[in-house]
Amino acid sequence: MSTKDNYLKGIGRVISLSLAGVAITPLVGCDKDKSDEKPLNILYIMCDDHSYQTLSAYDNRFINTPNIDRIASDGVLFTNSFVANSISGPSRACMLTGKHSYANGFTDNRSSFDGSQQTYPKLLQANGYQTAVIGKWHLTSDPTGFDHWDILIGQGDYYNPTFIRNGEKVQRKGYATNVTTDLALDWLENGRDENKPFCLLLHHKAPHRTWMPDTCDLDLFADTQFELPETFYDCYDGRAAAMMQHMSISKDMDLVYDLKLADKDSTIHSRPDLERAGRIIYSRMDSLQKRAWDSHYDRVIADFKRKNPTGKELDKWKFTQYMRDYLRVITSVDRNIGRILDYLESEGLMDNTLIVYTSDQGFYMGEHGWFDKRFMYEESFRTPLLMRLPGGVKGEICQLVQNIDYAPTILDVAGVDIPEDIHGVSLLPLLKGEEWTSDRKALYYHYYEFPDEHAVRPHFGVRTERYKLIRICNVPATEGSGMLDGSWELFDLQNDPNELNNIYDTPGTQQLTDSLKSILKDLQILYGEEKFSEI
Ligand code: SGN
Ligand code: CA
Repeated sequence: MSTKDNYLKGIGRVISLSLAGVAITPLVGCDKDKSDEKPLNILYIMCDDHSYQTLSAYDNRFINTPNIDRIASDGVLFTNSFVANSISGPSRACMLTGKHSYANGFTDNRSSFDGSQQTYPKLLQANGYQTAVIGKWHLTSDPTGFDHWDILIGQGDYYNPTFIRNGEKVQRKGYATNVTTDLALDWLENGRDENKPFCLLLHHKAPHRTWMPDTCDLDLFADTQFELPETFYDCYDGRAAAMMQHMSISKDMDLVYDLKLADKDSTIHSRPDLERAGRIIYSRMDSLQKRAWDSHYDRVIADFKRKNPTGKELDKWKFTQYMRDYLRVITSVDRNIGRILDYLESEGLMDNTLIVYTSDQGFYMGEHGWFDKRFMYEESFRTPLLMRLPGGVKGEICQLVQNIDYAPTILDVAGVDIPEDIHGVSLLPLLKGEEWTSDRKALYYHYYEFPDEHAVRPHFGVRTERYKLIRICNVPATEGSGMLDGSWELFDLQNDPNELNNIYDTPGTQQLTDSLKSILKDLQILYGEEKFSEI
């Protein structure tokens, strides 16, 4: 049974939680005045594009991630965790502010974050925390609310990346996941003010496109074969926006850029701009890195030339190569998270630190034939979420949670008042095994970016435990992306977990549709987004 089936079976079921160790210790931060103890530290680890399908606490078909799993085995795994807008900058803005994209102003990756607005790091800072962000930032404007920041420029590079450290550019030798971890460990060891609780945001670039592995991981999975997902050859019947995207492994994944076939004699050609870009990212490596890289990929290139796959054979070859590289990159992420957890253990910080692991969104591992994200379909709407609260419960949490909940949760854990204008809800009661008083019945989603790479149409929608209603917005045609009138999609996730069968406007669904539209409208009003309504 696939993980998706497991998720959907989990919907609505009450999952029992066991107390970790003895009775739950009261959170010292909740009653700061009466306690001499410091509030809990916060370690927030986020990857970029990490799919739950490739995190073994969720799904062990492809890879073991023992270190990331440690967070859940000592804490909780959220089995219904979602984002508000499945793309990097917007997700990060939702997480920092606890508000949906329209309210925080960062609706797509072309936006610039208004750093003067309220964020949880600022509120923590004002309440005595020392705050830092290290790694991918991707919000264009400089970070605010941090005592220390050391961020990658834009998307960042896998090899020898340039960072901006508190305003100064610094190029660093090495592989991004290792370098980012080194910086975090260095800050924990030498940059921390031991008199204050800390909040460290550790943001990896990995496993973002183009999934470049560390040289020590190149030979992993080299012989592993993967079954094509059952929806790989989805023909998108009844889902016009899905038909129009440009994120198909078969059609859009580039041989030189994405799949590293930059051969030395230049006989393999792909989309000219991507072919050029593929050679540029290779040129960032130093001679030792190139030697290790070539010793692996030269063999792959030779094998590709020998086989010269076409048609479905080529699709399978691309999918396999994609999976291998992506999993190698995850291996490095997992190893580096192990280094961080080991450090916390050795410093006795496990007992007073909330650890969060998540991704800026989910990702397609070939489902619907795709890579990338953006759509409100499950693989990219969902995101991994693991939390370990000292003295908290262990187990699975099945309530519908969203990345707007992170800010209020972290504030709550720190004993800081949650401002009323925050859209999200604190998950702390769930982490403590207490009753969650939230009356949330559904999640709101809105993706805005268009026209842009991958040609995904703007859409918004609502998801309940069982159903999903999506409104595809009515936007003009652009070059490479034909006309599409506004349309609706309705899925019964219980009977159709792969979202292949759009039942909007089919007999017997009118009442359901009306009620979902009414929930959608209410959520748009609640989150102040009525003017976008096309309901
Ligand atoms: C880059 C990628 C896209 C990806 C966006 C957004 N192209 O533009 O494939 O969808 O980032 O990703 S690349 O050629 O530059 O790799 S996000 O996660 O940062 O939002
Ligand atoms: Ca991302």
